[in-house]
Formats: sequence, structure tokens, C-alpha cells
Amino acid sequence: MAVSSGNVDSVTGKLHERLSRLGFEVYPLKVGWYNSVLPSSLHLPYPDDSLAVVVLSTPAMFEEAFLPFLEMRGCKGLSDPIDQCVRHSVSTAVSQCFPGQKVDVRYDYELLPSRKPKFLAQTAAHMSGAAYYYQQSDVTDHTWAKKKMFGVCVHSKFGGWFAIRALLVFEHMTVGSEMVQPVPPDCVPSREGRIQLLEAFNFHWKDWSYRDIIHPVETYSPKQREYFSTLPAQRFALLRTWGFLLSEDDQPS
Ligand code: B12
Repeated sequence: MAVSSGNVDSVTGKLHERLSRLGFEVYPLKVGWYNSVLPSSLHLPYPDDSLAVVVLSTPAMFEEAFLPFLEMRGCKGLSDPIDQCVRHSVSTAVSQCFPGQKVDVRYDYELLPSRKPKFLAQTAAHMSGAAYYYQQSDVTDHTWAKKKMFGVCVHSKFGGWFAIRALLVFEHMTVGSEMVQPVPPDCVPSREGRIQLLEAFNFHWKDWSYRDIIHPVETYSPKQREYFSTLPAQRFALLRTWGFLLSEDDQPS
């Protein structure tokens, strides 16, 4: 089905209505924008003009979606509780907004049989205009010799206090050339700032300083910081100390 840019707004509008109150943001893009910067081994297997949407979690997701999800005992089994909550929130929104439509939903933590990620979250975020992806190649004449430096996205409002959670591909919706690719805000324009950012993300990521490379409008709450500073294996125990009674079967021994 060919859709106009007005229809793109209606797709993102429906998702926005359901997901923004849970602390998520949505950004549309064309599959072709994403595929254009990647080798074919990493392409999404859809035509260039297919509509896709990137979903980000903002600091509010923890209080607006995650704690209520635990409260209603939505967390089942041993897989990561945040991943379960994101999956629940996104899949519920998709099935309610687009009943009967084929939507390929890919989560950041999912791998293909080849062990490659199901989508490159940072590339998708940059190409949709959601968050600028700063890479080693964005710094000329750096001093890192032959070392591979991992790149990092910065959001113009939340700095590094967000995560890229999912990519939705609307298999039967194609968009025309009137959909213009947005340029992500370049909030770390200087060479020094980019060096500081990449060094913080690669060498000191545990102190979270990379997240404050710009002044964010909102950061993670103390409770959320406590959760994410706890080792994944100990998070179930932390949730129990917060009074979330997860059923016996759901507990790691
Ligand atoms: C595997 C992985 C890791 C691995 C390897 C990291 C890596 N980047 O390869 C390890 C375990 C080390 C890791 C660690 C961390 N990770 Co990690 N990780 C991932 C994961 C699952 C896949 C990344 C990947 O394999 N990329 C493949 C490589 C080859 O891609 P690439 O380097 O970007 O190269 C491509 C681009 O350059 C592109 N390209 C070429 N030209 C151009 C031009 C343009 C303009 C663009 C846009 C792209 C582009 O082509 C290349 C591929 O051919 C992503 C989630 C996801 N599904 O994407 C999270 C992710 C990158 N991790 C994330 C984070 C936060 C972390 C940690 C801080 C831990 C944490 N979760 O808190 C640490 C910090 C890194 C460190 N110092 O160790 C976040 C980053 C958020 C952000 N703001 O950018 C992500 C996006 C997860 C998320 N849900 O938000 N991670």
C-alpha cells in the first residue's frame, strides 16, 4: 500500500499517542535511508521505500512503563525485565494501532542466526533524525592509532540518558519521495567535544559521564540509577527489596 506523508504522520501519530505516555519516542524513516550506509549483509530485507519507525526510551520510561509493568506482575520468566517491559509496551501498541497489519518488530537485544544484531540501533537512530551517531570517522586526525572506538548516539534533549529499543518495519506501506530525510541535531559539533564523548563512552562508560556531554533536560531518577547500576544478575533481588513479588517460578535460583 502506498502511503502519503500525511499517512506517515498518522502512523507515527497513533504510535506516539500510545507510547509517549509510557516514556517512549517514535521517529519514522525509510528503509532505504538505513540500508544506504550499510553493507548488504546488514540490510533490512525490504524495498527502499518501505516505512520504518525507530522507538527510543526516554528517562520517563522507568517510572511510566517499567514500575507499573512490575506492579501488574507483567514480568514472567528469567529474561531481562526491562526487555520484557519494552516488548510488552511496543507489541501491545502495534497490535492495537495496526490490527491485522504485517509489522516486523525488531528489538535492540535480538540477534539473527548469523549472530549479527537484528538492526543497528545507532545507525537507525541517526538516519531517522532521532539522535546523532558520533563515530570514530567523525573525528579527523585522532590519536587512537589503530584502536576501534565504539560510536555513541547523543539525543538533543536527553544527551546519553536514553536507549534505542526497537525498529518497526511496515511491510506493506511504501512512502514516496515527498518524505524528506531529517538531519539529526549535531549537539556535539566540536572536535574536542567529540573526542571527549568517544573517550568517555569507550574508556569510562561505567561512570556514565558520556551521558552528560550536553546539558540534558531530564536524566534517570535515583531509583532508575540504582537499578541500572546493579549487575543484571542481581536485579531480581533488588526488585524484591523494592517489594515487587515475582512468582517463585520466575526467580533465578
Ligand atoms: C554488540 C553491542 C555491544 C558490544 C560491542 C559494541 C559495538 N558497538 O560493536 C559491547 C558488549 C562491547 C557493548 C558495550 C556497551 N554498549 Co552496546 N550494543 C551492542 C549492540 C547490541 C549492537 C552493536 C553492534 O554490534 N554494532 C555493529 C557495528 C559493526 O556497528 P557500527 O560500529 O555502528 O558500524 C556501522 C556504522 O558505522 C554503519 N555506517 C557506515 N557509514 C555510516 C554513516 C552514517 C551516517 C551512519 C549513521 C552509519 C554508518 O556501518 C557500520 C556497519 O557496517 C547495540 C544494540 C543494537 N541492536 O544496535 C548496543 C548499543 C550500541 N550499546 C549501547 C550501550 C549503552 C552500551 C554500554 C554503555 C553498556 C550499556 N548497555 O549500558 C557499553 C559501552 C561500550 C563500551 N565501552 O564497552 C547502546 C548505545 C546507546 C547510544 N547512546 O548510542 C546500544 C545502541 C543499545 C541501546 N539499546 O541503546 N555493546
